[in-house]
Amino acid sequence: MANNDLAYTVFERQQRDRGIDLDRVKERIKGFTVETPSWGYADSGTRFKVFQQVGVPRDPFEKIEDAAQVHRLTGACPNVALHIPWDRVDDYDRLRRHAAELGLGIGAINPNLFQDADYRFGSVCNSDPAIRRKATGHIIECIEIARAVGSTDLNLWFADGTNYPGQASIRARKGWLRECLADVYAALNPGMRLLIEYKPFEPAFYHTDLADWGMAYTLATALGDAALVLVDSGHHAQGTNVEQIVAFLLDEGKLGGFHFNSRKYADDDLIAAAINPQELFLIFAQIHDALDETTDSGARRTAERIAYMIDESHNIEPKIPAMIRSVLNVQSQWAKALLINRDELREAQATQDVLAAEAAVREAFECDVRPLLRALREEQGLPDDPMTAYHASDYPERIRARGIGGASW
Ligand code: PSV
Ligand code: MN
Repeated sequence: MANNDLAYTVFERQQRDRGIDLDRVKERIKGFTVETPSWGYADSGTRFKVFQQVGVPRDPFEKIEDAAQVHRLTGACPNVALHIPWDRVDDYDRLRRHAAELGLGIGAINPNLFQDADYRFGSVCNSDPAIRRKATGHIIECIEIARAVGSTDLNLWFADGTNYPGQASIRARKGWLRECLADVYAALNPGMRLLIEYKPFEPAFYHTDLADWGMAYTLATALGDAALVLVDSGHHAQGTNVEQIVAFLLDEGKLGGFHFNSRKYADDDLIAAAINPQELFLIFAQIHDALDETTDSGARRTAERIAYMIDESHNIEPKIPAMIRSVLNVQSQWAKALLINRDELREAQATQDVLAAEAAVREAFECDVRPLLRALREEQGLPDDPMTAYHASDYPERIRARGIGGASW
């Protein structure tokens, strides 16, 4: 710890010299939480094979226990997202109480509209009205589950699309999607939100019914204030400027949440910020910019209500350490983005000093925030290194007793 004391003293001096208000930075880091996904603790795989690991949870209750370990060590993940039917149980109130006893809440509910054989040609965009009704019914069932577990957010991702030109009417499918969403929207409780995800391709390769943020935005806008767009960092074509999408949606009051993960090529679902950490930093820079607005703007109010979530599948990594790594990486970029000197940036933008503006952003990215995060963890009574603390605990050994053959997605 003495080493960190020294490193933190140096960090503090550097940041004060750069004109950064560290009290504000610390407060915003402490207030930042990110939800972990129940499916990130379960067995998962590539499209070629599901790999089984020893110690994987056998049911939703054990998934919540693993999520509680991540929260106990990082202090940043008080909610766990569920995926239905992967997390279907007989008694949702019991699941909610189990989570509460472990200090967790249930986060977003994610209906699964892609694994049932009926959905081969689509779910809510299927030309068969009976299948569309079934899909809509499943989403409405998820609203009931949300009610039972005390969740307020419903995340919708549709795998719907086609593989060949002419396979289906794109406009007819768009109409069915709108109809379904209108029924779902009408079933929401007051205070509930519908977060609509988009993805350019996979599993369909010719067209995807909800392929980009503009389509998600159009539908969310038609539905009303409780419908918002969910940005999954893996769901963009190579080279897309994701932070611009974030800024645009913030400004329109339509950014609802994030699914964090890293991509190299497509929806790779790798540990967040393991690849291209700068992208996440730049996304957070846009959010801090909105949060810093001094007037009560729509962008600020939108930024204050963003649901931050991890959406990853760890196939070759041990599950809990991979989730801890993801949370720490997300936290680091959140902290770095807070170190942008906004006055300098504004001044550089106003005078069209391109290099000064670029420097104001880059210098924050180049700061080492590890001493700050360690010091904050100490202040909060958390282990200064959650990963080492996990490996030193008896939890990895205890879960080995679950054996192989846990729940899988
Ligand atoms: C789809 O790729 C996705 O991002 C959606 O959020 C799903 O619900 C999740 O992954 C899990 O498959
Ligand atoms: Mn996602």
